[in-house]
Amino acid sequence: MSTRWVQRLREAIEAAAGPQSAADTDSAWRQVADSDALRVTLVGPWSAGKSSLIKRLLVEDASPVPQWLTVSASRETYEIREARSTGVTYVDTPGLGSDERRHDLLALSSVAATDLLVVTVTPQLLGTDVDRLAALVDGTAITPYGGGFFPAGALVVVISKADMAGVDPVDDLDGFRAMVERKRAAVVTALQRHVRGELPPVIAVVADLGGQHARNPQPDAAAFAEGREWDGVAQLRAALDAGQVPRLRAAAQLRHWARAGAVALDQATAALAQSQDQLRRMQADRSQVLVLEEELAAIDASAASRLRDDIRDEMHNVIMQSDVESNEQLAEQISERLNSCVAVWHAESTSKLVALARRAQIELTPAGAGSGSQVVGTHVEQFVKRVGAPTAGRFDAQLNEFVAKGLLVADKMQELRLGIKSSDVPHHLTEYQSLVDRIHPDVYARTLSLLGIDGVLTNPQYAQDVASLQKHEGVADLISYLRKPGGITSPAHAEKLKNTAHTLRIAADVAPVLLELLHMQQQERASQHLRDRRAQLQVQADGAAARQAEQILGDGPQRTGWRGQVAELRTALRAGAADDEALDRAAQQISTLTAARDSLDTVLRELAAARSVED
Ligand SMILES: Nc1nc2c(ncn2[C@@H]2O[C@H](COP(=O)(O)OP(=O)(O)OP(=O)(O)O)[C@@H](O)[C@H]2O)c(=O)[nH]1
Ligand SMILES: [Mg+2]
Repeated sequence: MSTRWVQRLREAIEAAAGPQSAADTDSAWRQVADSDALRVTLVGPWSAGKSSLIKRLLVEDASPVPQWLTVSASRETYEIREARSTGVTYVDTPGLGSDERRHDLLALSSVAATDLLVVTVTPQLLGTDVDRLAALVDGTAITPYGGGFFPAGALVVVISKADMAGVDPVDDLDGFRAMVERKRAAVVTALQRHVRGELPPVIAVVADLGGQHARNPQPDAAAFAEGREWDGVAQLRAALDAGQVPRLRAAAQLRHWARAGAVALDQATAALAQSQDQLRRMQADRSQVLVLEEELAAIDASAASRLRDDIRDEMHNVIMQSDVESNEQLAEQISERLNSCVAVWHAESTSKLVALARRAQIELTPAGAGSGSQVVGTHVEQFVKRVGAPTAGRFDAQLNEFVAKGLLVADKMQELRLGIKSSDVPHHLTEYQSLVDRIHPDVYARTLSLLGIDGVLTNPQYAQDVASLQKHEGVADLISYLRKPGGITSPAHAEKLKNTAHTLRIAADVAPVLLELLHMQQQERASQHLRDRRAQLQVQADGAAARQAEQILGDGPQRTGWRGQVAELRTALRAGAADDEALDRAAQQISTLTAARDSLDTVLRELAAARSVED
């Protein structure tokens, strides 16, 4: 039965604390198991008389007392030492309850791998003594869940230095016995309060009455003859002799492995907590990196679009404000404005990158903004070259020329139609009208009808009629006027001129307005041309701006460009945190460790619940 438990414990320890832990437990056990002698270990508070008791037992066994086994009123034993006797190995341990916890642990480590444990308590029966004793009896000193690790005969309680309990056995033996009995009963009662079931034997012992042989390294057995009747040593001797080594050894082996199991459980629990802590840190780091990566992507995207917008806006501004007919001026102004706008963009965007890097505790060396000629790159240069030669001036000149020619032609046409320069018409009409006014109205009607005949003044057929009319006043003057070249030639001609003069008067009034309109139209056409050209330039600028922004954002020869820096920072961010695979691995390790820890825990719990652990 106990071998099966040992096997389960070994496997559980191996899984939870590693094969080395199981191997160490095994080899520690071998050292105990190799000896056939009954291993008797004494534990108890310091100066309880443990060493004195071993010394007494050795003397009783007629075995030599080893040199190291010394006794003193102050703290004396600091390490675990073995003293061999016939068929028995006594194990002395440092006193418990010392200031040095290391000594306590050392002493307790020896309680597991022993066939028989003698626990000494002082006659004062201190609370800590009882607690420690109870923990050994119920097994909670071995594992957190306890268990019956000390079968009958494996544990003996000794009330040491019983002669110090209050009654001197030499003076009052009965009183001493009664006192000892009360002490024993008190121990039993105290233990019963803590543990159920069978209790270990409680023996009151006086190993060295009054400590008189403390300084004698090798006392004679006869020296203790006086107290043999009542000093409890024979009783203790009998309790030790009752133990059968194989049975006690099997229990010791199980106790040893159970104790190792408890230590491994503590280690696994601590390791698990540490791993979980580490995983939490890894996850926190990881999510922090994800957040920073997202921020980086946002900074990158907004920097890129801002650069494109800034370049485009600057180009648009220059196109709207400068003389777009001069390529040199356009190029110069665009280059100047872009240099400063890209420099501002670079400084602001880079400072965001640096701030992000600082938050991630990454050292980022920001790249320089580059010189002006580098900033305004090939795309803007190409844009300026492509916008071509100006055309508006030529167009305006052509239009002016056309208008001037048109006006001249119109004037000539008028002259041809009327036979008189339009500017002379009013003068001729005035002259004609004054001649007509001098003719008598009766004569005028006949004169008008005669003069209305086509070619009347030159045709000899009408010479008579003309001569007779010329007798009347004013008619001869009118006829001689009509015969003069370059003037009005007939009443019909005069009538026509009158109509024309009316039109000309209107034209004279309207002309300035028309000219103004013409001028305005001319200007409108020119500014329309400018608008068209600017609009066309802006469309071209949009493409150039986008390409230019791309060029500036691009990696550059040493990955020093914006994109290079972003990539460098992203790599550094990722390098600082575990990736998904590492997180999975860590989580997997935790679940394996949890399973191992839990199954070790289960073995220890089942061990505590088992009715019997003996074969
Ligand atoms: N009166 C009396 N004194 C004893 C008895 N046994 C031991 N002493 C004295 O008690 C003191 C402590 O004895 P040790 O044997 O050194 O005690 P210990 O438990 O080994 O002490 P540490 O090794 O320091 O833990 C010494 O002065 C002993 O002489 C006893 O039976 N009766
Ligand atoms: Mg000692």
